[in-house]
Amino acid sequence: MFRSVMFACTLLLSACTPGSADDGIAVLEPWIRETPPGRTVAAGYMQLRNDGNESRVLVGARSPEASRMELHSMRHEDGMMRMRQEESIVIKGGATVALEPGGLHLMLFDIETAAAGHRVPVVLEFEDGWEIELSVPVRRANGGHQH
Ligand SMILES: [Cu+2]
Repeated sequence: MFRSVMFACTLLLSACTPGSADDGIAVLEPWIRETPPGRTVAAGYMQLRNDGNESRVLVGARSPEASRMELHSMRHEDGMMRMRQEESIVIKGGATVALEPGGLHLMLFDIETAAAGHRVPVVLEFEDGWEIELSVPVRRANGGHQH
């Protein structure tokens, strides 16, 4: 009895997760916050869903339309929100990490155009030279102006 139940579960698992050892990262709802005229620094957000079993580590990003990009986080310090640069962002197997206003985000410096409707080409750089190419839409934020 026990054995046949185990067998059924194994079949179900393998049917539901083909090639699950290395399915990589799904990027959900990427967007870049529209910047006011004259401002050349923009923040980018998205959700990174790890469909594999192994941790993936985001170590950087780049865009042909920005001089450089950094990984940032926000935290409360002495009643103020402060931004700091992060070396990397770890996405554990099966986990989703949200880059969102008030939290983790991508920072784009000297961005050429961050007007709503424009799409910015972005490459996410992961450990071991693994990369994801994106075309990230610029959107107007729903109120607020923090990163
Ligand atoms: Cu920032």
